[in-house]
Amino acid sequence: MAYRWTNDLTHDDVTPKATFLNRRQIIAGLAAGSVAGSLLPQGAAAQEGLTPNSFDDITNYCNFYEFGTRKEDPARHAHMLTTAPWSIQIDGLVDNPGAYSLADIKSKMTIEERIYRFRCVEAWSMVVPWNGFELADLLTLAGVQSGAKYVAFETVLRKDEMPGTRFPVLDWPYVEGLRLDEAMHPLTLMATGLYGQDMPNQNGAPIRLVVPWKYGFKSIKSIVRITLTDSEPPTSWNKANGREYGFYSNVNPTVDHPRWSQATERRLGGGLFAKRIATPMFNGYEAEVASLYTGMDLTKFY
Ligand SMILES: Nc1nc2c(c(=O)[nH]1)N[C@H]1C(S)=C(S)[C@@H](COP(=O)(O)O)O[C@H]1N2
Ligand SMILES: [Mo]
Repeated sequence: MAYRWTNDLTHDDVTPKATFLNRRQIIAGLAAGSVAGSLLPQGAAAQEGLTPNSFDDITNYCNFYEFGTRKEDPARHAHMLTTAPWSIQIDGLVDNPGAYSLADIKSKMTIEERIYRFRCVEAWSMVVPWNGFELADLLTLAGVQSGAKYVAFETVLRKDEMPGTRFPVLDWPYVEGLRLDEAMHPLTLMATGLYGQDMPNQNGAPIRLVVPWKYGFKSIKSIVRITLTDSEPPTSWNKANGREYGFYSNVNPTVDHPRWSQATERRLGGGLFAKRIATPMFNGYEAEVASLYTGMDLTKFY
């Protein structure tokens, strides 16, 4: 990578949190060299000023089908999952394949806070203060080989601890994938917690992916395996319904889901009558990530 997210601010530097985020995003935009001639990022997220959703909202309205398909199921059942000890198998096109213990990984990584917009395909959104480290740092530790083009991810599968997996709602285990350049992007996070605490089980303990410019379902939870490959890996929602869910799944207000528009969203916690707000291109991270997709027909690669 020619650049990385410059992280020279701490939480104590700036109040309120929203201002803190704006400054960070400006720095990120500059570091990415994508803010030509301007000191301000183009991203709507940066202009908006982001107030995180409450801990209660973030932990009680979840999608984690291994614990049931209703939004409140994960909060009710995910305590059954044993999250320690935990290790991630890293294999495929890497120099150093093997089982990496999470404790060991965390001791080698810089854990920092990132306040990100989160946009679900069902048109609700929230703002989450994650803590975690850049996926790029973990991949670098594993040693990505030159033939690698994609990264595949797999969620733990334990039928005795995950009651939802007794039903064929999805083809278990849950799997996801990114192109290597998406995986190496400095915004792409391996999150190990939120609101400064360890990850609540229902949000994907002990470690999950966060890709803020893609729809929520790309952010795979409770990861046990990462595989570097030379071909596009299968993804759970694409396997379940390829017409509705593509490999890329970038937040894009101009490309409708076959059954509904993706142009607007409702921020979680705003109540039943919360007004719909416009969904920005790439979820507000256009300045940082648009260059990854130059020349691609995003109606075809949805
Ligand atoms: N293993 C696994 N990961 C998953 C899911 C899932 O069902 N299983 N749901 C996805 C979907 S659809 C969304 S919107 C987000 C929700 O993350 P949250 O519950 O932390 O808000 O997790 C994603 N990751
Ligand atoms: Mo989702």
